[in-house]
Amino acid sequence: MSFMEQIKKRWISNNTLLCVGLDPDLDKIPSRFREMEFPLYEFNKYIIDATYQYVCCYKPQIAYYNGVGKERDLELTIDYIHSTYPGIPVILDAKRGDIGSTAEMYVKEAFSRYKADSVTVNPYMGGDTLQPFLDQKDKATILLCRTSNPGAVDLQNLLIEGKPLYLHVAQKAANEWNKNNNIILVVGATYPDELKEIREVIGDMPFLTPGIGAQGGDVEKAVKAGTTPDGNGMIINSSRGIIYASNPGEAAKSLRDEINLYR
Ligand code: NUP
Repeated sequence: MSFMEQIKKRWISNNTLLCVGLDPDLDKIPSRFREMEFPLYEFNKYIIDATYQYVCCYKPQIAYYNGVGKERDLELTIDYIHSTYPGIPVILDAKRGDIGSTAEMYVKEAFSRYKADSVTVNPYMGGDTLQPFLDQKDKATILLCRTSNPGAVDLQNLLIEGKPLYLHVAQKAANEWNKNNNIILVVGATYPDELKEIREVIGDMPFLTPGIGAQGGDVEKAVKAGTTPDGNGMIINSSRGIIYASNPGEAAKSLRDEINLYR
């Protein structure tokens, strides 16, 4: 089943738009995991076992693994999700993007090495650099459109031919690049006005929406602005807000329920 089919199924079967971000920091995880051979993997397993009923997908951010030489923990984590909870797809948050021949290697990294179902990609270098990702029909390519961070305005809001750059990205994604119907856009929860504006331009293309929890995004505003008329269309991520909660299962359940209040 393709990523798009899996995520749509999961939104309905488990009644959830929540994505838990697996961004474990060795300095912050409980000390009992630190002595283990694969500490980040063992911590992730604990998070996944506590939250799987409440999520539509998981999103490990690759820097938390590569940055500390823990790539094996990432491989094990993705294998664990697929083998233990089949039907929950995985987004590898890697924000890749480069000339075509290098992009082919990034495709291998995400889909052959790590066996993710979807990967985040930076569209700054243009359509030809996205093609190797978009050609993977069963995988989703998640393009940065309007990111959640304060500095997003520096470039993404610049007006070009009267329109902010992020709207150009959204329109190109919807009208030129989406021949395989496998594009998702990153639009941060911290900017509900932009969520609404982009939703109006792109129809029912899904959003990956980070910025809830630690970054302070408002759940009600984000859900009301970003969902499609059927109450779906969003993958709403929280990483630190869930994984470092004293009870991650309760935190995930409670965020899922809060999101569902406004769908
Ligand atoms: O615009 C973006 N903002 C953002 O925070 C795009 C992202 N992919 N992210 C990622 O979402 C970020 O790299 C991190 O993995 C996660 C947010 O984490 P938290 O603020 O919920 O802890």
